Amino acid sequence: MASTRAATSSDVPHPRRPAPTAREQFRRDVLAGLARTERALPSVWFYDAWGSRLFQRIMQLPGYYPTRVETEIIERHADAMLASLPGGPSAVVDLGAGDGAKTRLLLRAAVERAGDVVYAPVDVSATALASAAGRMRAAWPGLRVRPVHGDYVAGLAQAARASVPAPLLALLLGSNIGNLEWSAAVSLLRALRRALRRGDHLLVGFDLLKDEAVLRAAYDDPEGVTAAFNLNLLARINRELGGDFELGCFRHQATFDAGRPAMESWLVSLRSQVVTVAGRRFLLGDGERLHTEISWKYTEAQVTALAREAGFEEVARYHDERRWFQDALWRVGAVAG
Ligand code: AVJ
Repeated sequence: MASTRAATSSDVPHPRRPAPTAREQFRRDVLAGLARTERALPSVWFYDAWGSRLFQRIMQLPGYYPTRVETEIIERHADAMLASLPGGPSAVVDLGAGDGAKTRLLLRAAVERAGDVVYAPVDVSATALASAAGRMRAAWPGLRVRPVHGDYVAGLAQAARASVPAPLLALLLGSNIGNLEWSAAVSLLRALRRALRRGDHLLVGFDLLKDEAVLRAAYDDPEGVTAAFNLNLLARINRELGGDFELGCFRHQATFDAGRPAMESWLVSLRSQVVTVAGRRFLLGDGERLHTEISWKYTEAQVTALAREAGFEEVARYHDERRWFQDALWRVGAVAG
């Protein structure tokens, strides 16, 4: 999955100058996060090869409803979604391709409507990009596939320049946006809007606020897969940054914050311990928590507010029967600045 971090001008890679390596960015993020009073490790770094495998397993868990529910929404509404784009989309731009099941449903509908559609997966992971491209080529041998290696904003801008005529349809599915704090989500969405042209569309998946027990079950499974996913971040730090975290000295914790509202993930230190990362030492207290992820659970009013703050026009909203999840279809209207 591509980074959902809001891109600032400093971290949008210049097309020709090599960006700071991912490893260097990882090192900076981890050291800065561990040095904070409220220690935090950014969730974008969950997705190394093993972390991506674990997320695939999370999506199969009985309690992890978002993937299944959003798939159901797209199965039911793909045609209606695409009917909103005059002339059908010229291109479908996949921001963070995932396992591609939901994208495939939308592409099928797009190919049926417009015939000649470009599929542009955007990802910072070359491996994820290659498998997304391969999957869709296998499904539609004639499909024009134009993978874009880069972050969401730079990748979308490049795909938009290449896809003539408008409109294109960009996908930000899976409630990946929910990993961002509010202001970062607004920044990312604004940047995406600026990368698009008038008449282009963005389909955004939002996991909605619901019964707390359902939320907790989704982020703390009895099988321990989510715990392994969370702890894998420490294993990755050990391997890639020369860390010495002892995984057995931490446990996974998922909490519900009614304020945002959001689920939050933590790694709790099971004793007082010193850890070393990239040559720097940190003293963790007994019971001290490292914050690893927020997964925002939106209200309908918040979805409206996000569209407005990011400068998009709302076109339509699609829900599952229980209203657990929403896919919001937004359009770029007259320039909003
Ligand atoms: C892929 C970011 C949408 O926040 O629900 C799953 C990741 N974390 N279980 C989410 C995740 C813990 C997931 N997203």
